[in-house]
Amino acid sequence: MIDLYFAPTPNGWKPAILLEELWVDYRLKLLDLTKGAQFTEEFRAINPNAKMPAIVDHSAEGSPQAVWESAAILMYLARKFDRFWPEGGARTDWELTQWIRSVPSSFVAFGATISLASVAQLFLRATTQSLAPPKSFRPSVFTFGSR
Ligand SMILES: N[C@@H](CCC(=O)N[C@@H](CS)C(=O)NCC(=O)O)C(=O)O
Repeated sequence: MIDLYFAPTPNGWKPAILLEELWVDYRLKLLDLTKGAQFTEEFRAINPNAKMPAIVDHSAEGSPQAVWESAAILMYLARKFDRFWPEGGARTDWELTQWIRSVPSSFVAFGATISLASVAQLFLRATTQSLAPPKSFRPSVFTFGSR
């Protein structure tokens, strides 16, 4: 079982979308960042940086494995479940890592709130079709609570 420590922000949605796409069982542990839930001793034991998202994989070999940083979580899950991470050696690893790292952070840095559907779509395209950037990629605006 995987615990996902989550709050509804773009970084939080990234592993949530991947867990859904992987169709694996997970428990959602909602963190209320406005109340400082990220600063509790219990959560700091999982992520000493006191930021979500984070996961704890209770089925990891040996002992439970905590993973934090959204990109690291995506990579961990893709590798663990052997999906969305194509074989291809170092070149593929670098290209995919670049996309995972650069897309969300660049758009957040630009001050835009990126559509999580667009991130997921980009991730899926990059991993299932080609590692080249999709020609038509155009993030749409995501607003919390509205669809
Ligand atoms: N680079 C990190 C950023 C994590 C991050 O900044 N999380 C924010 C919410 S999006 C957070 O937990 N903020 C709480 C705080 O800073 O106290 C990642 O991609 O996971």
